Amino acid sequence: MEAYLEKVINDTRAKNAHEKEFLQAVEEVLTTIAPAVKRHPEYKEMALLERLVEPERIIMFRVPWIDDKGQIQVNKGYRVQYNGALGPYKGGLRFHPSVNLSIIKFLGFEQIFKNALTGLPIGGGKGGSDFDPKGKSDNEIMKFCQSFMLELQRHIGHNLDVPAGDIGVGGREIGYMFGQYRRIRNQYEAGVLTGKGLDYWGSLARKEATGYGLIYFMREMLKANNLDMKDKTVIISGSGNVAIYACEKAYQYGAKVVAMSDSNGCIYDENGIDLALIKEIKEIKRGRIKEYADVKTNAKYYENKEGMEPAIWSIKADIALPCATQNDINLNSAKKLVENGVIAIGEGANMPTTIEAIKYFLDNKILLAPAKAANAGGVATSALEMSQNSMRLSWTFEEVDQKLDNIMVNIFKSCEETSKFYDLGTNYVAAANLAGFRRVAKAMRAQGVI
Ligand code: NDP
Ligand code: 2IT
Repeated sequence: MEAYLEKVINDTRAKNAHEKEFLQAVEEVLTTIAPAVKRHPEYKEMALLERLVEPERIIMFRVPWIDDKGQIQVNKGYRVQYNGALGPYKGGLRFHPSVNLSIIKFLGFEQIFKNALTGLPIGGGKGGSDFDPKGKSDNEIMKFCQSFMLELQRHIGHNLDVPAGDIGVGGREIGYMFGQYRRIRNQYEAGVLTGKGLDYWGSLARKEATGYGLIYFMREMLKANNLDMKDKTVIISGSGNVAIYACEKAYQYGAKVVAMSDSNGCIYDENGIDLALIKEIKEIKRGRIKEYADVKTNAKYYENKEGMEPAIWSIKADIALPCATQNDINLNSAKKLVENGVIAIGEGANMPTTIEAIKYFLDNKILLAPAKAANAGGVATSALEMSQNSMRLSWTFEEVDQKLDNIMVNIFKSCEETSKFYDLGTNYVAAANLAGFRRVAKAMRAQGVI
């Protein structure tokens, strides 16, 4: 590897020693962009990589709120405004008890390259809280969102930073946060958040976009390798926003989804998962995946065991779509998938595959659609929502979906072209990192040392 890259990796390790997810994300990118750095010795003189790994700004704040029993609760709030070279900071908010600065920084760092790959004018950012939405009443969710926005509103705006959803943040939470922002600012700034409800300037197809986009990318990747989705068996981890709409689109292409999961375990239905039932359990009742097997008695439920790999990765399938969370597929799970004959992996979640597992898949010639490219349809459609808000016009579902499809086709094309240029074969992981990096690096170079 280039000595310059090695130095930046080592310095980043020393300065952020306890941030393991962040270091993993940085290492994955920096170890793949060597060919671009070699071609541009000026990056070293400009300390471009040192600046790239350091966020432009980190905001951390206290979020006090009162629960239904009248007790005061206190959570941590974060927003990392990572890189604004390509546009206003853009990226989701995650509400999950595991959230810490390392997780928000890894997500914000990845968002820079993902947003660059979309070709749209958006910089990279991410935020969230260690608040746990599970088991909270609607009233508690609203109280929390209002308190979170009371502070966050000082730091965001439609030309500055535009948050959206991620784990634990969907339409309900965005609605409460938008209402609070409007109330405090006393103006209707529709483009300050994306993923809004359709009654207040949200975009059609944003809800579906990440999952649909993942399958559009998968379609392109398979096509380039003389394969398709028809009659393939698919397993999908998670059963949230990304997982549900990936499942919907996979069915539309003639695939059969046989397993889905949540953090407790997975269900296996050899007849094909009944997506309407999943939507009812997850989107309406906010229940657990286990309930599927209570209704469909032919389906099996496998509970995850403490300290063991998620049960879902032991199920035989042609295509695996990790759509839950980071480091969901480790080396053991990767080995099981390969042993069971998997041909392609599509990363709907962010960084769902460990570095060792990625290497194992690539060494075994498994096609891997990397998160920064494959799940970029969500943020791309958020950018389309911002465009519609600026124009004060709404496109139809078909118009947005067609634009999303074109964007995913173009992202795959740029991965393929980059792969040809640097002779990477089907290593789309390196190709996506290089393609995203080149766009950000060019903009950063043009804007000088800031
Ligand atoms: P949701 O909150 O809608 O769903 C998350 C799903 O993942 C749930 O089924 C949840 O199960 C499971 N999950 C979450 N955390 C864990 C964990 N620690 N261990 C095991 N399972 C877990 O989130 P999304 O569908 O929006 O997000 C899923 C992934 O996709 C995340 O990695 C996110 O960053 C990424 N992503 C999301 C985009 C979007 O537009 N929403 C865009 C691009 C990427 P349980 O209910 O048991 O917690
Ligand atoms: O990880 C992601 O790209 C998202 N959670 C979506 C971000 C967005 O701004 O739509």
